[in-house]
Amino acid sequence: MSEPAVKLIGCFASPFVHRAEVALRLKGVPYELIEEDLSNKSDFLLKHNPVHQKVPVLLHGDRPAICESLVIVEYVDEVFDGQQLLPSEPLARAAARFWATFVDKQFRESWIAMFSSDGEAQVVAARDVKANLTLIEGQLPEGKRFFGGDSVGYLDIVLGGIAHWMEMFEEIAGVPLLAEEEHPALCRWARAYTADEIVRQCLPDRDRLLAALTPKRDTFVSIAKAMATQK
Ligand SMILES: N[C@@H](CCC(=O)N[C@@H](CS)C(=O)NCC(=O)O)C(=O)O
Repeated sequence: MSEPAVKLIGCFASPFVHRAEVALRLKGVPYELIEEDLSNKSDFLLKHNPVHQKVPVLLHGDRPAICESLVIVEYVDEVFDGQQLLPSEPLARAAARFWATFVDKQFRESWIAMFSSDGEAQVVAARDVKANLTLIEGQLPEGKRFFGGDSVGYLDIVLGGIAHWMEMFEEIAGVPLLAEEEHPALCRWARAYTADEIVRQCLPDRDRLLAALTPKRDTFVSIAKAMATQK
């Protein structure tokens, strides 16, 4: 019997879609990428992710859609053969999930605060981002290239945004965050991650990414200002 087709609803420039793509590629699963225009969401997306209306969404044959990048990566790891993404040992597995939540909550909040502010508020927020980067760096296993050990694993995939997207946000906001002097191991890891043969296949082009992300700075700043005046 042939394998059910795998489709991924995604879009250009999303570090969350990147997670799903890397997981599928590391497992050697062929998939069709269906590009969504997020400024004009399709009925197809709304039907498959009515709760959050976001990408990525994974469709595996005629099974119910799987939403949320971390859930997709875990599903792909459990359902498909090939390289294991999450650690097999329960404590290491729990730690990987803990840090993934940290990245999507605490780290992301500090990063949004930095990207949506300027002046003194931005200096303070950038300090928080760097403190969070230090905590993340502390999770790199001694003498290993990746958070997953000798090869790209779950936490590496989760952190893909830091490896490739971060420098674009630094450039747009004019704030250096990930620097060799402060985080040498994390910089080494970012180079190893983005140089990985499989990962490279689904990293968006730098110039196109920069062009896509640049207008987001004004949007973030105006949303933050509007929220501040509502308080
Ligand atoms: N927590 C979600 C976040 C996904 C997300 O924010 N996706 C963005 C693209 S980068 C999106 O679809 N945005 C559309 C919207 O916010 O309306 C995940 O991990 O999948």
